[in-house]
Amino acid sequence: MKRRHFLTSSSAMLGAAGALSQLPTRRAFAQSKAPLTRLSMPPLLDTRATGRLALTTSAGSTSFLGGATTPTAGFNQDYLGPTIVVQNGELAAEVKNTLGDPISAHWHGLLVPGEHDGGPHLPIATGETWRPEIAIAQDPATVWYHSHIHEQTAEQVYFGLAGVIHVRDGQDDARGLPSAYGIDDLTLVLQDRRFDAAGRMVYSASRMDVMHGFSGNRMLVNGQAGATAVVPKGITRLRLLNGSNARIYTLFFDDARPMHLVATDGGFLPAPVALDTLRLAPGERAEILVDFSGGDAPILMSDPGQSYGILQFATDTTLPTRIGRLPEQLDGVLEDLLGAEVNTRQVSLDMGMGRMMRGGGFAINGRPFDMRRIDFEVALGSVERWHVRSTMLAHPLHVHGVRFRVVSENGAPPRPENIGWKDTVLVPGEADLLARFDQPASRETPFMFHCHILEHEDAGMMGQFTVT
Ligand SMILES: [Cu+2]
Repeated sequence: MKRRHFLTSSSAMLGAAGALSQLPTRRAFAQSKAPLTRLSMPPLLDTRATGRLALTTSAGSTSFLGGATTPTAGFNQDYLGPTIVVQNGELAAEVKNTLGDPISAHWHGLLVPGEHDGGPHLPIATGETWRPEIAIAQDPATVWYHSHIHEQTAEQVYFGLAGVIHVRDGQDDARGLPSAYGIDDLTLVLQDRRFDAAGRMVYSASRMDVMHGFSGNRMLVNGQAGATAVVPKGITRLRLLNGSNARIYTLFFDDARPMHLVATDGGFLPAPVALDTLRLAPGERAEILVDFSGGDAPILMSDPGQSYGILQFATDTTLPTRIGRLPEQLDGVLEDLLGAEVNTRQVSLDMGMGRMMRGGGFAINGRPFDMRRIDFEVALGSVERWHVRSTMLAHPLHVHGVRFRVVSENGAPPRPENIGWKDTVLVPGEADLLARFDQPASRETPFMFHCHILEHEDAGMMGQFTVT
């Protein structure tokens, strides 16, 4: 199979970026007479009893809009993968690839050595099985996994090679947090996808699509279009993943009910933070608490001003209301790394208009990604400051192997979404990050740092570093 035709033999050209007007509006939601289709969660794959994880890629076929089917891929299923529950300790993982192209399994947000990270240097060939013995030792968090093969990540993730991981410690009852999977603790994978007139999901990135990142004309949540999330009349926890290739969401509820941010990419905050809007860039996660005890059927929307619907909610009084009030405190500890840094690096996320027209121009510090070149050599255990600068667009930077603190954004304190532990951050302008590099990575399996607009990453906005 040729690289540009992963799973699809032909895809319709739809031209430039997907039209926002085709995304559902609030009115379309409210006026819909269609019977309620209940949003389902990805199947739960709990590894805590066995310490074992088995994933197998699967070439599937999915009818997203009820009609035409699309060839898709998933882990253990036709599209996306199960929600994996892990705890600290040893995890014997096994990832088998049955697809016609090499894939990888990158654990985005797990703090593990480079040799277990599943990046582009760890491809799993057709018919092969990768067996990393992973030692997990980190705070509870919502992280995720996806394929990460250079120049194929965008298409492989688009067609389904991604899923969510819960790192749990069994203490959510003590924290006063909802934890009943699919009842008051929802995992929501937000993805815009592009559909042709026949209802097939298509991917064919034009030069403009690569420049802006590939965007869709329909919203999928957990791979479902137009479904309703049914929740108890109480406090519900939403674990949000922006699993889109390029779209940045600014989420809000249509009835202006607050979203209480309790966790960012790398773990809990010290206390909930009430937000009216929540910005979520590709690769970022946020856990929020929402009180559904009052009002009726709110809609999660995006982009105030040019708003469109993301997910309809409905309450069900027969569901158990386990948590009736917000916790006042959480146990997230935000280590202050200021002053501990031994080194400052410049990270310029480059797009050059002139070179772009010739199909190039995506780079970091002027150099497009090269598998054979190590860009940074970081000392194991050291704290570094990375001064990140975006050109042309706001780029979401993801750094493998660490969680970091955002110390400033354009010279000001970080916005509320970025006050906690992060591994991916949208940089409109400039940002300073501080990280302690505690996981080793060799020249053979270095860590990546890259833009999480997947078309930018595949086009060369990626670098690699060792930690020794
Ligand atoms: Cu980018």
